[in-house]
This record gives sequence, C-alpha cells and structure tokens, in this order.
Amino acid sequence: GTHPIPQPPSKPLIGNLLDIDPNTGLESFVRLIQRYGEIIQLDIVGNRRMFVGSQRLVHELSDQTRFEKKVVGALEQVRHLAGDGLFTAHQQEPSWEVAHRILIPAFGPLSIREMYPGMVDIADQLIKKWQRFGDAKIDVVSDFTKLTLDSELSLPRYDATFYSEDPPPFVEAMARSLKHSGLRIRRLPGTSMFYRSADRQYDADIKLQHLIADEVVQKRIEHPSDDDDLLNKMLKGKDPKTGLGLTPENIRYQLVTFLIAGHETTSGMLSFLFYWLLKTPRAYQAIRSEVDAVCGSEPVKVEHLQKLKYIDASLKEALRLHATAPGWTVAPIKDELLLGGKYMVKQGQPMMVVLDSLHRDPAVWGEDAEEFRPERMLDGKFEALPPDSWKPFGNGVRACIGRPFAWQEALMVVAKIKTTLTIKPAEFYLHATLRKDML
Ligand code: MNH
Repeated sequence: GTHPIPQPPSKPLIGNLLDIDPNTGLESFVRLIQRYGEIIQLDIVGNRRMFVGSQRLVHELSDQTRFEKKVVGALEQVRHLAGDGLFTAHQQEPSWEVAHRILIPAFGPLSIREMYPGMVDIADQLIKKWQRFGDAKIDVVSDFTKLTLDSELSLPRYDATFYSEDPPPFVEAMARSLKHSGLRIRRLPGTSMFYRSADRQYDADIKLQHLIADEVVQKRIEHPSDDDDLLNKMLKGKDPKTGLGLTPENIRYQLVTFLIAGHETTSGMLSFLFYWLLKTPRAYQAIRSEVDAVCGSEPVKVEHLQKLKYIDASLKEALRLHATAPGWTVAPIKDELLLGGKYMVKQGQPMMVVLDSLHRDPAVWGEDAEEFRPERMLDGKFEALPPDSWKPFGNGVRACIGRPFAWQEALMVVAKIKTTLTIKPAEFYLHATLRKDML
C-alpha cells in the first residue's frame, strides 16, 4: 500500500506556518527535508503543499506527460505585476504558448550573439569602476545587480542606470512588490483589513511598473525603428502556429517578467561564484590560467566563450550550491503514484522542487556535496550525471528562456574581470539572502 507523506506536527488554523521562516525563504524547506525525508507535506494556512528534494523524485516530476508547472502561492501573487507573462502564465493559458513560440527565437543563440557588443559595453563600465576603486571596499552584489539590470534594461532600450547610486523607482517598486507578494500568502483568511496600508503601497508599486513599461512600448510604437531588438521582436513577431501577435498589454507583462526573472538570478550567480573563488585558491588560479591561455592579451571575444570550460564548470558549481531561483512548482496532471507506488498524490496537488536540497542529494553528489569543486562538472562528468540532478534553470517547456543570455553574460564578465583585475578577499564583502517571493 501507499505511505503517508511525512508532515511535521501542525497547529490549528496556521498549520505549519511557524515551521517556515519568512526571512530565509527556502532554507526552512531544506532543513525540513533533511529532517523528514525526500518528500514532505506542509499545511500553509489551510493549503496543502508538498516539497521534494531528491534526484529520483525530481526525475519523476520532470516527466511532462505526468506533471505540469503550477502557478500557485507567491508566484500566483506575482501575477498582479507580471500578469500572463511567460514566467507567471498558467500552463493552459493560451497566451503562454503564443508568447513562447514568438520569443524562443529572440533568445536563441544567434540573437544572443548579436547582443554581445552591448553586453561588453556594460561590463566595461563595471571594470572601470572597480579599477578606479583601487584598494577600497567593493559591494560585489550591488555592482553585479546593477550590471545585470543594465543589460536587461538594454533589451528594450530603457536608459542605463549603472552610475545611479539609488535603485531607480521602477526597480524599487519591483523589489517591494515582489516581497509583498510573498508575504500576502501567509495571511489568515478574513484578515485583509489589517493589511490595508501595505496593500495600498502594493497597488501603487504595481501601477508604477505598468506605467513605465507601457511608456516604453508606447514610445516605440510612436517612434518605430527597424532594429531587430527584443522590443521589436515582441511588437512585430507573429506566432507561426496561430498567426497571432502579442498584445501591448502582454508585452508590458513580458517586460516586467524579464526583469523579475532575470536580473537578480544572474547577479546572484556571479556573486556566489566570486565568493567561492576567493575561498578556493585552486579554482581561482585555474580560471586565471584558463583566461590567459584562451584570450591571451586580447579583449574577450564571443568566440572565446565556448573554450572557457573551467569558468563554465565553476558557474555550474556555483548554481549547484546556491540556486538563485530556489525552486519551481509542478502538479500531477492526474492522480499519481510516486516511487513505484510508495506515495499517492492527487491531481493538481502543488509540489515544489527545492533546488538546494536536490543539489545536495548524497546519492548523486556524494559526501563532499557542500564543497565547491568545479572539477565535478568537467571532462564529461556533467553530462554523465544521473538525469535531472542539476536543474537550476527549471524543466521542460517551462524552463528558463533567458539561460543563454545569462550564460553568455556571466562567462564574458568573469573572463573580463580575470583578464584585467586581481581580486583579493579583503576587498570583498557580500550579503546574500534567499529570495522570499517564490513560495
Ligand atoms: Mn530564468 C524561468 C532560473 C536568468 C527569464 N528561470 C526560469 C525558471 C528558473 C529560472 C528555475 C523556471 C521557473 C518555474 O518553472 O517556475 N533564470 C534562472 C536562473 C537565471 C535566470 C538561475 C540566471 C542565472 N531568466 C534569466 C534571464 C531571463 C530569464 C536573464 C531574461 C532575460 N526565466 C525567464 C523567463 C522564464 C524563466 C521569461 C519563464 C519561461 C516560461 O515559463 O516560459
């Protein structure tokens, strides 16, 4: 027969709410999975949620004939800002498929390659800033976040923001509304009157983001250009299957979506990589020798990137240890048995893949899973991993569309920093908090 899915003791009304620390996000689930097993269930103010953290279970959940992405919890709240944009669209919502087919080529290898010169310009500004800083303390996370934000804003040609000290109002509004989206799901039913002022701020923040995104779209409609940039691809692209284009409202949601999904995930990956490089002299040296061998004294060119195998492995290893998008949620398309009948899960039951657990599964990663060791991703070892062991970019048709963009930018930035600068641990300071907005 089937087994009950382990659940920590729960309380009336709030269920397991107290088991979840809202300040450390998915860390609570990593801890609970360690304690109760590879699949657990929690009651979050009346909603039953499951969390999964082993390779063999994630492998099952990655079967798209049995499971599909489920937009629930904080992600469902994020729809207030990102609407039916790619990231927050329901699997069955027709606009997801249309936008997916129109936008896939815009993030294909050719398009990404064309973005290279623009990415280099933005990275040059970071290098110059760091050169000028000399021995002063550098806020790595903040600078990487400005870098990735700028490169994403450059997609639809917003104005660059690298030198502005405070985050632009758009970014501030986005960060605040994402955080609030995560907090809203912790409320008990019937208590919304206690949250009126926070909700008013939420509404204002969302309005501002939509206003600015709509302005970007409107400006391009009024001043058309022949460029083949992302904004024009969105405005002019037609879905080959239905012949439909994207509506201006949907384009607004896609613009907000790319910023939500892209900039902190990529800057987090870069920040964690540098954190580990400074703690791991062997890897630091290996990267330095590699860029010297591949680029010599030339500026880093797009042709160099595929030869930067050790940097590639180091980025993979950094994302393994710290998945900067900490998980994603699927649900069974019909009632399902897991692990050959051990567990039963009902149709539509949300199940979250907890990446920081998956990426430490001892059955895959062994005893030294907590160590930063890029060698485990080198020389065919990455390809030889059991299927679905490493999934920081999600799964199947709902996997990250921005992966080639993020990867090209990260490889280039690391190589560029390593060809021009020497970095010492004393200059590095880092604060990293897990995202709270993806419950
Ligand atoms: Mn990204 C989906 C991780 C960079 C745009 N991204 C996802 C998912 C993960 C993810 C995980 C799947 C989420 C889910 O199933 O609910 N993304 C990353 C990481 C990085 C990243 C770890 C960087 C490192 N993402 C980017 C960048 C962009 C972007 C850069 C845009 C320029 N991501 C997206 C979009 C989706 C997505 C859009 C939703 C795709 C879809 O469902 O069709």
